[in-house]
Amino acid sequence: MRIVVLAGGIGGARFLLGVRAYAREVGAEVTAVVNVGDDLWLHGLKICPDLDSVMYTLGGGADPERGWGRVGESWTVKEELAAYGAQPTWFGLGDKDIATHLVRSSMLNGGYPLSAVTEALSTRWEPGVHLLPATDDRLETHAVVEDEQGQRAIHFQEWWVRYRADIPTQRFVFVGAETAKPAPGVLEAIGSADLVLVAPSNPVVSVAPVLAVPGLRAAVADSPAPVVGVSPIIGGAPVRGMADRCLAVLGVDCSAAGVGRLYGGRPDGGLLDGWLVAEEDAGAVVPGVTVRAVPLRMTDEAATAAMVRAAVELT
Ligand code: GDP
Ligand code: FO1
Ligand code: CA
Repeated sequence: MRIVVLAGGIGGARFLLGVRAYAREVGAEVTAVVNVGDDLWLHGLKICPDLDSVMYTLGGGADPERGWGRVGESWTVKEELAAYGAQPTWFGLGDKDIATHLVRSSMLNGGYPLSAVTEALSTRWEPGVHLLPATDDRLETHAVVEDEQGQRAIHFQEWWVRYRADIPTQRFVFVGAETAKPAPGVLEAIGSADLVLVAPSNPVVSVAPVLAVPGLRAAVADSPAPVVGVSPIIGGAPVRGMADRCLAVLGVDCSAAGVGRLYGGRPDGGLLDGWLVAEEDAGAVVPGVTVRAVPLRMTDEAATAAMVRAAVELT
């Protein structure tokens, strides 16, 4: 059995822990297609927050409380950069994390594509799933915002980390998406999958930028495999993060049904055959989609593997 998972950062990473546990039980192979829209160059370093969240989480090196970066982190370089007045000061890189960015940036500057770099970094972390960036090309999520400085587009990290999403926002743009190509292996993995899962990741700034890579949405929509999504919204609120504010920008109801309808049912040209919602959201209706209510809190690997089993059973 081959399983493909569309994933963002922490929600995607925790879900993949359960997918990997399920896959080990049944002898399945897992490919994660991960968002790169959060990525940025800073201080000469390429940072890939979602790929790193997945890699560190599956490799046992993630900080569980912070939800990003390395456990047991120190911040000497950050303090030294601040002493130089190096900008931006609102985005902090940990010392251990910087080693990842140094290796990645050297390889990228040496001409290796991000997919090859991710494979190289994964030899250390042994995530147990094939980690693929959605694209090797530049694709950055920007927010179009308006305040006293006027209307402008800012990088997703500035929108989230600097402004904490607390700034009037018109829309999100995936800069570079039009000319991006799926990374090697992405279309092949989707085309040969027995099951495609949409992780309970942020639909607006994690899953949408993955689907914005030309050919990727069509590959999922046309896949012979069933496509099952998992709601990141439980009882009308995200479990953590900024999905409520992102959905508001799109004018989409912050609910399990709202996100399910945003993805849409395959009979109506959307993505989903099945949609898992939390027990609190039983009764949610998504036209053209089989909806099932199960426990959706990823408290541990076993609970998350049970979610994956429910997704398989839905198909
Ligand atoms: P990010 O890139 O680090 O923001 O992470 P993702 O986009 O992959 O995931 C963020 C989403 O994960 C948020 O919208 C959360 O609501 C969702 N999430 C986090 N923990 C859980 C959980 O235990 N269950 C469910 N269903 N969703 C969760
Ligand atoms: N989030 C913060 O709130 N503040 C930070 O200084 C910060 C630094 C950072 C460095 C590397 C990395 O991989 C992630 C980092 N994050 C930080 C998390 C990141 O902004 C977002 O949570 C994700 O991009 C959302 O997917
Ligand atoms: Ca993300």
